[in-house]
Amino acid sequence: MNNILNTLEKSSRHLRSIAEKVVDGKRISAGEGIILYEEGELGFLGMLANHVREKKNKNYTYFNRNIHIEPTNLCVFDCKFCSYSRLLKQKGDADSWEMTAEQMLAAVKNHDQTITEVHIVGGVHPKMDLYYFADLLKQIKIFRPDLHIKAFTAVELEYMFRKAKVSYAEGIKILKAHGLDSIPGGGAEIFDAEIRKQICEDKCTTEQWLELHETAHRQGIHSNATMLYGHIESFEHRIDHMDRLRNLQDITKGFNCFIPLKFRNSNNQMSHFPEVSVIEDLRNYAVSRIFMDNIPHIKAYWPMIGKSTAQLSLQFGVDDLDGTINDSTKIYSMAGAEDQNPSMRTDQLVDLIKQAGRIPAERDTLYNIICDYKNHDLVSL
Ligand code: V47
Ligand code: SF4
Repeated sequence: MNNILNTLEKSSRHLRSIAEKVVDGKRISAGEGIILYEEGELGFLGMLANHVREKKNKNYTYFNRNIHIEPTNLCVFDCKFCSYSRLLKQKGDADSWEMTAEQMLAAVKNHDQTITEVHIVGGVHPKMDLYYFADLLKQIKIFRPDLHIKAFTAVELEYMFRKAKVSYAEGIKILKAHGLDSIPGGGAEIFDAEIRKQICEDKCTTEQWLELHETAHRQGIHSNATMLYGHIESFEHRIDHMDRLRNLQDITKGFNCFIPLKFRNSNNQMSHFPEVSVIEDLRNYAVSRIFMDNIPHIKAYWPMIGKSTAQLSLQFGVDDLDGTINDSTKIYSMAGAEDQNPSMRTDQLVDLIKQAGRIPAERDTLYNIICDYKNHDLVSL
């Protein structure tokens, strides 16, 4: 607190009044969020974000044990930033894949059964429809009823439900009855219509994304939210994006965490746009933590930003590092992420968190603590 007040002495009048609000636990406005992006230097934002982070999540840094399954990279949509998808006509090319339901089930069965979550997200494939996936969920639950299934972005859901001619409420009810437990945050990108038109014009709209999450929340299905940043969007667009999420969260309280996703520029139609710096990544985590006062957790997705930045982010508002993750996730390795084979054993993740001075806490998908490693011997993991 004293650090914050000392730094305040040197800050502009605007920044000082924003900091006072944050320290008093008050919500900042969209205009104030933009001022933070425009004027807040790294140390100032870090101190404020850390204040909020520690108030909400103490000294814990959460992680879980999960696997990612990417059923296919064939996709009916053509997002300009996407490095990993291939058009349907590229079916059969060496760098495209379609997993069978048996292969996906085997991926779950053959993995070490200490995992508590399976995350299933992929391209939007017309043959993998609502009933195909409902059956897959059922098979996974027959094998392991307690395994949490976090699956399908709003983009996949919107397409599946439209094809099956069911309402969002009906579609979610069907998937929930077959085993869906929660929804990942992908597909949000940037909500502003003009930006969306330029980077992903053919997939679900902002209104559809928000309606799908709201419908899920109303059925007791929690979800995450993402924001793809660091391309052609402005600070105003980022704040507008977070403001819409914050407003929905006021109503439903269904978002577990917010995950800023850094745009990576390898092998996609937006490769001519440079990537933002690590400093901007940290500033962005910090502003997210300060602005999203009603979302409990901020996640740094380490396979995307790399282990060192993930470690640094723990001083800039982040309290969750996702999971141990197997090496099958390709969304980021194909987009140029540092880590081409993202996987970390639990002891490595625990070490990484401890080195940053935080207490590692293994969680389930809904952030119940399964084990905190404050007093645990790593050898026994
Ligand atoms: O919506 C695609 C992003 C998302 C690129 O909910 C890219 O726990 C950067 O949402 N550069 C899908 N990002 C993945 C996703 C996710 C990941 C981890 C955890 C969770 C969760 C959700 O990946 C897409 C898009 O925003 N993406 N291409 C790229 N070149
Ligand atoms: Fe398809 Fe998703 Fe890639 Fe867009 S981001 S092209 S919806 S896989």
